[in-house]
Amino acid sequence: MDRWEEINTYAVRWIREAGERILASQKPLQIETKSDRNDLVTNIDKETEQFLIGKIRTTFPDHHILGEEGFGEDIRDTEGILWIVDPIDGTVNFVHQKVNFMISIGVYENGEGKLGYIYDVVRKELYFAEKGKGAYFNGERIPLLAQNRLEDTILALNPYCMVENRGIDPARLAALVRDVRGTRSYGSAALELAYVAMGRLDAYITMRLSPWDFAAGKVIVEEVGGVVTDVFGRPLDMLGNSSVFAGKPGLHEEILKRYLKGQE
Ligand code: 2AM
Ligand code: CA
Ligand code: CA
Ligand code: CA
Repeated sequence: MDRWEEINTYAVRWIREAGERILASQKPLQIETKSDRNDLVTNIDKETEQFLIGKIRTTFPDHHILGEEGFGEDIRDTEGILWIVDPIDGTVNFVHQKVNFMISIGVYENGEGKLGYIYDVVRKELYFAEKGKGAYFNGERIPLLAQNRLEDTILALNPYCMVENRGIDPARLAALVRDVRGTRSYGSAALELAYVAMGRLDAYITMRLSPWDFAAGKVIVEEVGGVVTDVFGRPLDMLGNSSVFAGKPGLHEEILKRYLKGQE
């Protein structure tokens, strides 16, 4: 068993166990707000992160861990093996809808994505990729993404992009929305990236994410030939906030050129 296989065996076990714990949690949720009144965190987000980080620390004491809820380390560089953990992606869905929330974990080595896990807790579905070895949905190989015409595109985007954003002219986004076949918004960046990998969505645009939102999704989308950058086509920063634009090859380039570029 190579090193990544060993890490993978543990990671899958822990993620499924964390999912079971979330589903079994009976206590009334304790809901707090973070940066603003719509930025929620619950006791279950925190308990899940503590559970996962506890497992990683005990088993791999020399690995580094970045977690959304702050139980990891204060990470300043991407050296060594770094686990990037979002215990619940889509907390607003978790609180309001009880569906469409994911556990998202990326494992990076010296800044390069090696393993990506997105676990749909309610559906018990695992999206997984290992760099260079393909992407899998519940153990079945996900096919490479095909080309897609702009007018046939299903685009995921947070409507909030159209109201307030950093740098993209809402009129340009409105033109894009008009030109595609349809738009969707699921409220979980990890789910949206997993759906891009599956070809259920052709592209996804969002204005402000953190590394734990996209660390896993980037590995999975890239492994099926998709492209993941910021909205101006620049590489994502694994230590800072960033906009995210993921899409099928070809389509990604076309949307960048026609609607997004030149505004940075
Ligand atoms: P979260 O649920 O883990 O916070 C939709 O809101 C998507 O954007 C979710 O994936 C959510 O992740 C992410 N997100 C990132 N920053 C956010 C913020 N400040 N407020 C709400 N959602 C945020
Ligand atoms: Ca959050
Ligand atoms: Ca998140
Ligand atoms: Ca989260």
